[in-house]
Amino acid sequence: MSSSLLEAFLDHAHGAPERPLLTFERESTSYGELATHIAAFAKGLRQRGLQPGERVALFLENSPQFIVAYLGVQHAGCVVVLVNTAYRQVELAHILADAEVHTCVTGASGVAELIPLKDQLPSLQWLVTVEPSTLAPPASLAVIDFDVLLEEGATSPVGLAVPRPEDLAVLGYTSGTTGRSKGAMLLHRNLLANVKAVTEAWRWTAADRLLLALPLFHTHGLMVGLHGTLYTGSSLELHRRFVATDALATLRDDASLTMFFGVPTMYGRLLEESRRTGVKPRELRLWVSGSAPLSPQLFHDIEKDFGTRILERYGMTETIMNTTNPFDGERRPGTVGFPFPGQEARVVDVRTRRHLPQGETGEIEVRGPHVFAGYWRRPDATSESFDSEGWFRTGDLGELDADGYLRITGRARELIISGGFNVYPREVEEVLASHPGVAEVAVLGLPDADYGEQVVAVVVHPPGMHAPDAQELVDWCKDRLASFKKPRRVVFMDSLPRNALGKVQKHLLRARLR
Ligand code: MCA
Ligand code: AMP
Repeated sequence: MSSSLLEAFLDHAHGAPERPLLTFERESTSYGELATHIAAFAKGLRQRGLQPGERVALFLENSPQFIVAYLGVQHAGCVVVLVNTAYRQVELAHILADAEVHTCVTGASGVAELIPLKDQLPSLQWLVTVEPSTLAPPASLAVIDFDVLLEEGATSPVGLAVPRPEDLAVLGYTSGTTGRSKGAMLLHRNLLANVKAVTEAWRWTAADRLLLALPLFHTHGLMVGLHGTLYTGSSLELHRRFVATDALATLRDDASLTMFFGVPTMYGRLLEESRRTGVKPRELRLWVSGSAPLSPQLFHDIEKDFGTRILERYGMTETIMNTTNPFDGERRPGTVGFPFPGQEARVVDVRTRRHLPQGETGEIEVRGPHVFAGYWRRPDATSESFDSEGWFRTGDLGELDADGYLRITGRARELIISGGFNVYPREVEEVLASHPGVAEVAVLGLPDADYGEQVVAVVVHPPGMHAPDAQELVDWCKDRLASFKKPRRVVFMDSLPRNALGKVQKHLLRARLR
């Protein structure tokens, strides 16, 4: 019995090294080859002096190197910090400083983004680069070539151990209700418990082959797509990013595929592309959607056009996967089904925390071996998120229908989900408020046909000042934050509606702008 996902993968690699694991841009990698690279990466890091427990950030697009670095860091006894490749100065400086990241594995554009931030990041010592970079780093920052590190590790006598179940595996940054995200601490035992539950529920076996075009730097692509593959000993067609035309062509041409996982925006685009071109995907045994609500309309359209009922499930960075529609029973549109095996979910009254019966709306709470160990260096936030019996407060609102299917009805916290990426209004408000031409600002989410929700900013100018136009404010955000957080719409008003306590009444703005 393995005690970590890494060990489960190594068992497959030792038992059947020739077994294909991954195809990426037509190049295939076997389990054995990947295991060799992972060991070399881990040894290379340790030989250069990286200590167990140090944090290593991955600021990388999908590629085989991402997987080598992800498992290599774990094999070195270190902690992976996941970073969205769209993040810019504000997010990068915060995450890398908060996690006290020692090393960052990245590409040429990542090096260019990180070098100017070095002064704010005293703990950052090494950049491991998967592409050559011509930029000169400051003396305090070593730039190490990924392949050179592998060569060093391949001949290194350093010994490696497998992680213990209680060791910290990953820090996933999320839930910045205060404008700053927190690191969710996932232990090796959390990763293993959840991947066991997911693969059991979805009847995932070594015979499966998944088309994965989700980014590996978030939970959906990484901890469902990649982890499930590694755990079951199955295989993966990995795309650098999701492009509807390419994904649809692969789904039509590759007869070995058995599964596809995506966010609702991807399903909407596959459908649109299929209707535009007449191209239809082959039959797969499983299509999964998550990360954002899948509308019943899209569920039925996909059923009509592709002849399949998508299985919708619900997850969070802090808990990986929580609930799922049944694999064998009825997949009910507009719901996220039942807890995965060995896990619990319930709905409680937001004020009294009393357990609510079916049909009543409240906050969703979850409990089980998949739930994270708390927020990194934030005992206050951790204790606020759990009750004395270990239930984790998700911040999502929901209800159980008459048959016990969980339906997510809203969010207790302010969060915009755009195309499966999370945007915290406060973070965008802080950046906009730092523009001299902005006196007051409120950011909210409005419905969007493609992304599900879109970011909208309502801005009040200071009296008598040069008023920036909408594009100037959008550019101001894009220079500082991930581009997907920029407002898609900027509305100017003379004042913001506020309640007696001075709090902006976003529901009134929402009603006015719809
Ligand atoms: C890209 N752009 C976006 C988004 N993505 N704008 C709003 N919302 C988005 N999601 C912007 C870019 O900033 C850029 O703007 C322009 O669109 C084109 O960029 P491109 O990369 O070509 O974008 P795209 O093709 O439109 O990307 C759509 C996408 C992508 C493929 C759906 O957003 C995506 O991969 N989403 C998946 C997110 C995901 O994996 N979430 C799981 C989180 P400009 O040109 O102006 O710069 S895990 C989670 O939520 C929990 C645990 C769970 O349950 O799974
Ligand atoms: P994060 O952990 O920050 O990536 O985002 C997790 C959040 O995504 C959850 O708290 C939900 O609000 C949302 N979410 C995930 N899956 C679903 C789903 N199937 N339907 C609705 N919302 C979802």
